[in-house]
Amino acid sequence: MVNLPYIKLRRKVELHAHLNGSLSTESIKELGKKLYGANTTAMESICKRLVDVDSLDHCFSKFPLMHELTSTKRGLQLATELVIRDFAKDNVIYLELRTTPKRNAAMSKMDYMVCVLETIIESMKTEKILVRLLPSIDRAADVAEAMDTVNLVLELLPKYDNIITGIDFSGNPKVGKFEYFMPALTKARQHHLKLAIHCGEIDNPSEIDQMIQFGMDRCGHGTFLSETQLQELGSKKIPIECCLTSNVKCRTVNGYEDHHFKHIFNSKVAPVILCTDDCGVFDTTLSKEFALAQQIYNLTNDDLDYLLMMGLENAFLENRDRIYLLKEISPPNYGI
Ligand code: 6MZ
Repeated sequence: MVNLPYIKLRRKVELHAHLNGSLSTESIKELGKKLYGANTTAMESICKRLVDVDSLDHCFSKFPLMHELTSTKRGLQLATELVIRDFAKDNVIYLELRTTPKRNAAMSKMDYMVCVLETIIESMKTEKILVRLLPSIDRAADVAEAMDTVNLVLELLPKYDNIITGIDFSGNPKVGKFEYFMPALTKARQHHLKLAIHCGEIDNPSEIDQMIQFGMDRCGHGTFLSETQLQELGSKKIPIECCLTSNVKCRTVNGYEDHHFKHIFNSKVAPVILCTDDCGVFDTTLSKEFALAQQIYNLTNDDLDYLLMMGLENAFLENRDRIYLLKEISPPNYGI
């Protein structure tokens, strides 16, 4: 039975959310109106086209639309505010956002990052939510961009080390080779940044082996991990960030019933976390993902609480903040 009210009311942790992909259709309409005075009908038809994803390639063709909306400081600031507001409305109390620093006519990569960081700081004053940022390295972009991003992050760390907690490695998994990005990721790790790596979103066993050997702090998707690879991650307590609707809509799994979450959760072979990925593009929320999991895999409310705790345990957070959140998130009978 879908139990949306229970999970909607629970305070939640979101660890895998790409900023531009997390703009809900409602927020896109609001953005269109504020930025261009665009009427609702025009935005409606754009939004309809946004959420009709039926393959991974199709999904990647959607991002330029949001990138257009966030190509100015004003657009980026508004979009960041709206995304944080939407997560807060869904009772997400801890959010790790990821975004790829971009340069364009209006902004340098530094401008882009500072705009997102300052908006996060401002939003935390008005919304009841703690937000951290993982700048992303896009595997579909030039390798030099990756090192550039890491250097930029190192430049920003003295001022924003309370907000930037790690690096995300993402982008179209059919493009680029992981090995090319290892020097940039190594440099990030040498500076104590945590690494969240998209790994095994498509079937590429040798690259998955390479990634596991390289090491990571969290594994994004993990759809095509073999049992041995799963066990290896599990033995190191590396959690898999599972994004149910994302994988179903991108057709990297056959359906919810066949989603690898079910096996990982039931076997406890590795820690597992439920996340949204791109709740705008996939037309979902974290509450919906939990409710779907409950319905499809017959989870109890205690199972949902356990998954929330898994999220908190694996958040890239200072222990002081984790303890604060533990008190906020714990169900009433948890004894805290
Ligand atoms: C891999 C993804 C992704 O960075 O512009 N991104 N990378 N797999 C996915 N699964 C569907 N979903 C999103 O947010 C959008 C960017 O995040 C990455 C892609 O690089 C996409 O362009 P930002 O905020």
